[in-house]
Amino acid sequence: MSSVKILVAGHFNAGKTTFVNTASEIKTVSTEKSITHSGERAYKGKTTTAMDYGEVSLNGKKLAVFGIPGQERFSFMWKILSKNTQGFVFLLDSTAPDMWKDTVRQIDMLARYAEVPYIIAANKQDLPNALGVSMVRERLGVERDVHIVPCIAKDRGVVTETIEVLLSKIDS
Ligand SMILES: Nc1nc2c(ncn2[C@@H]2O[C@H](COP(=O)(O)OP(=O)(O)OP(=O)(O)O)[C@@H](O)[C@H]2O)c(=O)[nH]1
Ligand SMILES: [Mg+2]
Repeated sequence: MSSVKILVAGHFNAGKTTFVNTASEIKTVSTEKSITHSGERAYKGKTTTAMDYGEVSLNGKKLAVFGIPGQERFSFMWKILSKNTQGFVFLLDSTAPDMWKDTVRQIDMLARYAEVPYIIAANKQDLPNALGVSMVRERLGVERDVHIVPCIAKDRGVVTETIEVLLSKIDS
């Protein structure tokens, strides 16, 4: 079975760890630690400090699914984790447009580390205040050929579909 490495990126609190956990068929590797930064603690108790790791078999391929830490202070890990990556999923919290600039910045940086296909996943679409894909596209101002998919990182079916979209770009 051929193996593929993909990286799940995106701003703080976008849903990267949730995405990797939902996708994975094995018990995931997690590096979440208690948050000390007061601004971030308002969102949740723990944050990824180095990486997430999971594995899933899909379409006859064995996928190694890595998640990055979202904050720039952990960005020394971004280059390391990008090595040999064959595609990126960049997550956005669709209810938090003020945070999207951090994902856009990651797209610029990580694309330089690995020039490979990527998609943007507009996450948390189950929440009532989530902005839809067309609004996300408008606000981000990305090129028309950038693929943006709706996502719910807590939903296994949706996560699988999201990875399949990326795989089809990797294969084409
Ligand atoms: N409603 C809803 N909540 C979600 C979804 N995905 C993630 N969350 C929640 O959003 C919060 C952040 O999720 P994480 O998976 O920790 O996000 P992260 O991007 O790994 O965060 P950092 O590692 O700290 O950058 C958690 O409370 C999750 O339960 C989703 O699709 N829908
Ligand atoms: Mg995380």
